[in-house]
Amino acid sequence: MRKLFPFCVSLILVVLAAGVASAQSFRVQCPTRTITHPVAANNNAEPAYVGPTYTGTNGYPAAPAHVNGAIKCQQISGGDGYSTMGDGTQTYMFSFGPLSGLTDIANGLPGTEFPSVFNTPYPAPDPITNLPAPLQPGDPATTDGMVANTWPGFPLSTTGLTYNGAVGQVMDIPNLVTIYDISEVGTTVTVVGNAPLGVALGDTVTISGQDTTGYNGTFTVTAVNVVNSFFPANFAFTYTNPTTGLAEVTESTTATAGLAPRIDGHVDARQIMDVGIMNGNIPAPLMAIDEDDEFFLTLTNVGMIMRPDLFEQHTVHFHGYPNASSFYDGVPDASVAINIGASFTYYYLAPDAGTYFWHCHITPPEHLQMGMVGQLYVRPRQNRVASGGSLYDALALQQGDLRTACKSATDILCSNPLPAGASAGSAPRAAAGNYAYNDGDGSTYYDVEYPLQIHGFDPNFHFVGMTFNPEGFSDMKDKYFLLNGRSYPDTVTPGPLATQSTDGSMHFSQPLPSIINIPAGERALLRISDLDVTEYQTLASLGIPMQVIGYNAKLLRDQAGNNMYYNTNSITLAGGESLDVILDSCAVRATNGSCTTPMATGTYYLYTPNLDHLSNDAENFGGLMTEVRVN
Ligand SMILES: [Cu+2]
Repeated sequence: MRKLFPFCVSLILVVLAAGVASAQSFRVQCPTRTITHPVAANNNAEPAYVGPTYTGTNGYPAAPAHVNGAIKCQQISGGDGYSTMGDGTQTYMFSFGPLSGLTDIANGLPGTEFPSVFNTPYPAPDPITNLPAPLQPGDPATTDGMVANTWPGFPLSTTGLTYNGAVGQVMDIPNLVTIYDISEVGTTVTVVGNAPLGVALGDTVTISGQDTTGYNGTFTVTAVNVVNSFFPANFAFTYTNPTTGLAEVTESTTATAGLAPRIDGHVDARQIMDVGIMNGNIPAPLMAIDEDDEFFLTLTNVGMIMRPDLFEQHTVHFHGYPNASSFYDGVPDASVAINIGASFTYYYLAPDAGTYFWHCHITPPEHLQMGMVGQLYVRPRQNRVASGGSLYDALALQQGDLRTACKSATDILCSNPLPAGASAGSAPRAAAGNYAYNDGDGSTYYDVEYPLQIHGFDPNFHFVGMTFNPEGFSDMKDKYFLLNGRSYPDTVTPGPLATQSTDGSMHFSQPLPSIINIPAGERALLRISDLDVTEYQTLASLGIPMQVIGYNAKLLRDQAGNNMYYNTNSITLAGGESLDVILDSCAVRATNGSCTTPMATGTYYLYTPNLDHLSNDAENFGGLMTEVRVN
């Protein structure tokens, strides 16, 4: 016994270790319906706002009074990658990359998708094998490059790959249970399995092995968790069978209930690694949601293949964001952090429109400097007002919603009370274009919008970060000054920038140009955020006034409803700040808002007047600058 005992202990340890290891896995979650979005078919578009989601005061009733917003999903990798600086230097990064919305990201758009797009395997699975065709390492750049064969010209083609679903999404294996008892009352059949089948409402279930009794067939589940006299409720479900009078069968030796292969968040780890490894982006994948949405964001930690000595966790922190729960805040000390080989789905509501940003919160000075910074914005309800409808009335309607009421007398934090001096029925919603905030007066209108993230890279820090050397935090000094991860003149290179990585394949490393194109006479909204780690950054506009309308995701409006917007020719931000600027390319506007005299067409500039930042490391030109093209 004495000799056997240690053996047993080590055996137990081995079993435990295996259990822990297998507990880590890649999964995505993108439910097609939730408590507040109960009808799956309605969750792939944004409905107009007509009233509060819940009118009661005691928690969540069974059904919302009004369904607002939709469901959005996105998947990102946390890992490493390379980018190309303005002087051609390839720079190693700790970074996030896209694992959904690949095509949209490559085209400079948010990778945030409705469930109908996200929950799509690549491509449609083979009808016989149910196996999807594989994505290639480096995708979407690999497939785009192969199809278009345009390397290395610019702009790079992004036409080869058109997939926007979640990478790795595959049909889960069919599930099957033997049936303990099957019975019918009227046309309702109750199935009690010998184990839970794992069905959900609306799933298609196939009953087999009941030939002599008439139960066989394929049906749609009408209820789950059915209380029964045999087993726990989750072992049982019901469906409707038009054939009545079927006799109860108990303890059949042949009967089974099965689910067909289906999309349920199961992912193929190989696809995740093929696409996620070395596929980091700067800035990190763009996210955009609409007010009232539920947002499911899966972070998949693919590890940093260039730093096998590290076991870095990553998180997602929505900076300055009104979180659904602190559990999803991404600050590792107070929340959770994601290990290598694991994925985690963050859940956010979208209560307040505005320009935010996000970053990893593991050793922030290090992971931010190394590139784990991204952009995020929330579009206001006001965009969903029908053309010609009163924006004032729309904002007045929101005052009857406990979640969005802004009563200055009792709530000093609300920043968008009804506009002062305006009256009911005023401010018709424009036929095209959008709004940055729920302003109620149309003053945050824009025709085109551009997210601009200010950042900086210290090449020395990135070099020692790649080469297993200790990093000198207090010596950190940026020498590349970046707008959307690029410095001038790369800022005005159209399409994605690509970098060849150490795996030999090209990757779209910096997908977002920062060319500000404005049709003459129209307005551009610049959603500017700064996540520079080392210093303040100033951005000046040459020739077009900057009208600042929002700061840190709040409309600039006082408690009495007066707009506190101001015109300036430069803004200065610290890391961790954001603001909204409107560039109006109209020289003279009529009182009805139409442009009578557009500005001269041509190229204007956004640039930093900190002249030492107009450089790319040793090059005495470049840096924090881009072009505004009025055309
Ligand atoms: Cu990180």
